[in-house]
Amino acid sequence: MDCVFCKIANGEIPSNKAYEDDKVLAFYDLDPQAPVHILIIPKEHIQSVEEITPQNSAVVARIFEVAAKLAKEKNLTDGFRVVSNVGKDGGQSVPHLHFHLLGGRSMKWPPG
Ligand code: D5M
Repeated sequence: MDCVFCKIANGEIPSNKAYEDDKVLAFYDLDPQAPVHILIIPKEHIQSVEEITPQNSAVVARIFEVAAKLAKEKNLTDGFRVVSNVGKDGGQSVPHLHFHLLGGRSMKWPPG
């Protein structure tokens, strides 16, 4: 499958890793939108939040455990944001499920 995040997950494309285990990889975004901007992905290919099912959702809980751990490690004590863009209207540019962990500055609401 020609998926850039699958290639990052299997090491074909290098990334600056923040965390890795058997199911999940976290790596620094190429185009950071905040002082801390890390992407957390399942190694298994899931296209987006739309494709989460009872059969594959355990990895999503693990992703959020990793988000909490990284937020602590990065000292994001004043808060942070975890967001997943879905599809065209959501602004998703890579069709492999990923959660952005953004922190180190004050976030605006609503997002653009
Ligand atoms: O977010 C997709 C994000 O993925 C976007 O912020 C750029 C980032 N990106 C794309 N390719 C790479 C590589 N190779 N390394 C690190 N980060 C990358 P979306 O929500 O789909 O727009």
